[in-house]
Amino acid sequence: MKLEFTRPQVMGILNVTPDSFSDGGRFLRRVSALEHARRLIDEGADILDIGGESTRPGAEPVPLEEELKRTIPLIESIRGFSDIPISIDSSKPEVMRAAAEAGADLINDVWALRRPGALEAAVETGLPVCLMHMRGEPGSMQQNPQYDDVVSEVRDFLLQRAEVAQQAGIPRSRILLDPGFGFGKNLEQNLQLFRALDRFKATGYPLLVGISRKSMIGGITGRPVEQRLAGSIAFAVLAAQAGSDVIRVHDVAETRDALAIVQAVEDQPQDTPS
Ligand code: 8Y4
Repeated sequence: MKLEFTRPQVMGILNVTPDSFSDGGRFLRRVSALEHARRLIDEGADILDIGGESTRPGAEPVPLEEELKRTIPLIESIRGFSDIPISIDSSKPEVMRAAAEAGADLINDVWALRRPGALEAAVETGLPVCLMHMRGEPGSMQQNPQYDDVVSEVRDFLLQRAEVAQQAGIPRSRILLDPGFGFGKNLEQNLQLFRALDRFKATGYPLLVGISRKSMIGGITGRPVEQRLAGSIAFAVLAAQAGSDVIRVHDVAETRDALAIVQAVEDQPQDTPS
């Protein structure tokens, strides 16, 4: 996929829930994930982000075989009825390769290709990559994160990873950057990063932003995760106004409407030069 966007793209988050005793096992999970995919597409998603491993603090690591079973058949199924761009949310080289083979269009790696073999695998696929900043690892990253200057540190990290990716053979035109909201940052640090989105824009790389339903919204509104739609929309609007290129969200229809308003206000007709 080309990464030159004229308006912010809505990336819909596709949940692939783990098997459990109560959900009827793999078949029902496959059906519900496919229904969810259809719904996100109907609602106007520009990209689907498919991940088989939870990155929430305290979540159990998912073995490779399980992550493959959760994601690859789903990508193949979606490819059977839609050519919507698909992003694979994974840090594992084997999953990146299999997803690319199955028709994925983008690698979304919260580890920014730092896991063993990931850089090489990403290069081999020829796909664009989103490089995200994370301090620490998912299990412990929220335990009192400290920075001298969170904006400079996150920005320097991302520029360094982008250099490493290019040295390895990923063209500059296939790299997106993401400050990684909530990944090893407290509320004040997340807000400092958000206020500095223009500095990330100024790197020249396309910018991906993911805040939907995250705890930074809870930290401001006091709302639990199922009541964070309004907060998520407010952040999506502000992210669009700050020039974000891809906005990763759960609530695609509502976000599309909000961004259509932003677009209409920004579409001031220009004077024709005389
Ligand atoms: C409620 C719902 C509470 C979701 C927390 C969460 C990002 C990402 C995630 C992101 C990119 C999440 C995979 C965390 N966040 N990828 N992935 N950027 N590129 N938590 O911000 O959604 S998962």
